[in-house]
Amino acid sequence: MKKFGIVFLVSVFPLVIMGAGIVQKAEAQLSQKAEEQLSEITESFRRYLQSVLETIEAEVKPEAQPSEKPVALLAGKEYENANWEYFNRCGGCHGMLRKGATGPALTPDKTKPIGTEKLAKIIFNGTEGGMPGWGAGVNVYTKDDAELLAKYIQMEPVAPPEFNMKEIRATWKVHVPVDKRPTKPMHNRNWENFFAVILRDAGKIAIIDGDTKEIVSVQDSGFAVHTLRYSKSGRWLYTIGRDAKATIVDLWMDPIQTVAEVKTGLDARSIESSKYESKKVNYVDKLAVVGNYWPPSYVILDGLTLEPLKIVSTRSYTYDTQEYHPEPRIASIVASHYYPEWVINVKETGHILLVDYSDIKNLKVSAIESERFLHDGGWDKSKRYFIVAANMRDKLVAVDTKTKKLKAIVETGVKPHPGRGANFKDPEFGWVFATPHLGEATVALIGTDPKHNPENAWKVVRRLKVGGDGGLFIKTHPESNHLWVDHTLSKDIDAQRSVTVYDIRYLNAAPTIIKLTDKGRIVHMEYNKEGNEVWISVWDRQGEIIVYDDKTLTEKTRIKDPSLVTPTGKFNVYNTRLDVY
Ligand code: DHE
Repeated sequence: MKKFGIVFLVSVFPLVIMGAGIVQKAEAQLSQKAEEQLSEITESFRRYLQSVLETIEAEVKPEAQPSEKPVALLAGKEYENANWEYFNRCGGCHGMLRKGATGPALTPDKTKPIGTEKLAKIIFNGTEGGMPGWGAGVNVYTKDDAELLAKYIQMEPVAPPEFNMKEIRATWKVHVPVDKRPTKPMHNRNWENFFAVILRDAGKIAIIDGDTKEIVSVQDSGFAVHTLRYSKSGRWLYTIGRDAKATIVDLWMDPIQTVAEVKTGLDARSIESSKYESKKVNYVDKLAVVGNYWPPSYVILDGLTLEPLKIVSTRSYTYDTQEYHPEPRIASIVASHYYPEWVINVKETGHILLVDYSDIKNLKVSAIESERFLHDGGWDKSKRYFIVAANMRDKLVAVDTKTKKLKAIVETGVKPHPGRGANFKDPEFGWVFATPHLGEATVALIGTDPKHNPENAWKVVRRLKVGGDGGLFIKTHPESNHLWVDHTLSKDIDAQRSVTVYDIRYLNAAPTIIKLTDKGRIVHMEYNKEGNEVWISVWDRQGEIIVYDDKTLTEKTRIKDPSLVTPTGKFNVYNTRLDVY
């Protein structure tokens, strides 16, 4: 079962650092700790693989299945390897059932007519549509590996197992009971300026003191943690692994500790807490929710212990063609500022769900029709409109969380990928929300102030040229005059290692392009609490955090440490808990 651990250490998007070859890769990098952490996931996947292998064996037995049955292209160990690779590298974009999302559908009716040779070339060389060349581009697959996957995707997809409440509860652990946790911060650090940093391939989170730049703590988490959130109080850090393991970390403890964990499924990307409070009710820190990719569902948890309380399936019909979809995955989730609700974006059906968490026994859900393949997004300046990318449709969708209605759908460019986006006042067009694009070297600014600036609202008011395509994240801060954009997935190696910075007072002027590193890729920017420093990750096996002075655009320091393995997202406590971006 080592194999499963191995592939989990490999990125979905290109990580040049890994060697070629499916079987040999990263073997040496799997620590004892990582092996232990994987044992739970491994068990459920062992069962899954068993069922898959039984299916395949039935298919390849010629005497049991006479001529009309197709002979399987792969079996046994080869199938197992290809299956893991698909799950870890391809499933995020193409779906576990291969029905397509960020990438096209890969069901046998589509792939068989293309054939093994051509498919292997596509996998090896990449596509114009944005898929990296897994061999020629990022050097993680040999030609044989590409051929293995080419065969795999011509076979009938087999659904992974379900993960019901019994399985979820079996993974639930409270390490520090609520009554044993402190009632005030036990250290003197300025914890509101902490940064939690995802150490993707290590399956850990680093907590770094934003004032002193010291690594205060490194906590075990799920594998390849995808995103982080804080409770509204800021004290609790919620993490969600790609393996659907959620953890909660108490930033007040000394030493800082992970106080509870649970695994809500087999594959997940999002987590959020309940944040609503009014004169009458207070839900702050009461509940949390995880958005699963598989099984397609969201799971409501106790906010302090992560006790699993309720699973809600998202299997449903697409909003437009009204076709049944067996795998509508949960993309981004945020907590509404207007009601006790979560905004839950369902990728494949195109529904934005406003889930009322005030009474989870009698759950009320408003399902808003929007656009398909919803992905990442953030609030507008007023925190009334949530703006989410339907990236395969080249659009941003705005939902009004006050009226609970769709507000607008705006075409912005090829595959918008805002992360949580960036809000600032354009000198000509007023308040705007900005997104970079995966598929073109532009940033689009859309007007977001229908009250004071109705003629510009929900339109692209400006398009900025960026130093590279493959943009993933963008960031500014209310105290800053700068707008930072990465080009992480550009095909150009210099662009991968640079950022583009605009002065938002002079958007007609050329931006500054800064080359930051000679290794890995640059990904994800985050401001400190004061808004005068920008923290940037060097995504590399031996990663670094570069701290820039935002005013002078000069480097202040580099945080280097052997523990900084593949740092990706960074989340400042103050800015994240209050949705400052
Ligand atoms: Fe992400 C956010 C899904 C690939 C780093 N990513 C998100 C969100 C979703 C998502 C749904 C929004 C969460 C939220 O706000 O609630 N990401 C996916 C994928 O499906 C995809 C395309 C492939 C996959 O299988 O994961 C994918 N993402 C990547 C990467 O390759 C990145 C660069 C590194 C990694 O972890 O694999 C990556 N995604 C991130 C980060 C965020 C994120 C750092 C949070 C950004 C923020 O500022 O909020």
